[in-house]
Amino acid sequence: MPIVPGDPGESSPWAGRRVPPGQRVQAEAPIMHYGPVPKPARRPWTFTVGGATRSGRERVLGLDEVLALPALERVADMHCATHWTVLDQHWSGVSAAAMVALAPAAEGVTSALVFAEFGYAANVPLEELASGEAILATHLDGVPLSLERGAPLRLVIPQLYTWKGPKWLRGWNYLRPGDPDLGFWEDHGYHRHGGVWREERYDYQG
Ligand SMILES: Nc1nc2c(c(=O)[nH]1)N[C@H]1C(S)=C(S)[C@@H](COP(=O)(O)O)O[C@H]1N2
Ligand SMILES: [Mo]
Repeated sequence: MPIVPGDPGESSPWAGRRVPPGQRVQAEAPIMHYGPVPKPARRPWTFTVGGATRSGRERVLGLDEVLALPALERVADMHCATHWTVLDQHWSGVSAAAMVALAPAAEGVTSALVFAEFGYAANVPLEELASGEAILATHLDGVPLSLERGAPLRLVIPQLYTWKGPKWLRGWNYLRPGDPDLGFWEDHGYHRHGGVWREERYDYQG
């Protein structure tokens, strides 16, 4: 079962704690990403669900079609693997689980490579994408995302470290066993799953 955001789980040594192990709370999230901020409308914006889809075909959506999915809002804490945490951010947008339902994965798929502008990508377990907690976010704290924060769309999965939440999201590919499955940070030694309560920061932790 995916871990409920903010809840380490009853059997966890961190049960009842608000801040995951190894994190320090700060008031604001610094703008943090690798590479440049994309220019708006550089090219027609599309959202693509590809790879091992159930239909065997790629599904390409425009922003209006993405925003027509069921709305979702969550107050969540943001945890960067470099040890900072920001509490109580209010994200809103649409449900990533609804996107999974609209463009489902083939039988046996367990993860997706979620991708953004400029080739940034993150490996995300399908279970987390489909958990009902993952948001395709358009707004932070009631305000449309700025370009620096990932406009027009950003993935938010509160129970995973923030590198699993690409800004400038453009889609995902469902992975078959044996497909190249490392995103940007996983390829640089970070963890496959990235759960904050089990402190899954680095690959060498297994
Ligand atoms: N496209 C893209 N998304 C990204 C990143 C990136 O380098 N590129 N960095 C991630 C990391 S490591 C963090 S901590 C957060 C930072 O989000 P913020 O700039 O809103 O604080 O964005 C995440 N999403
Ligand atoms: Mo991060």
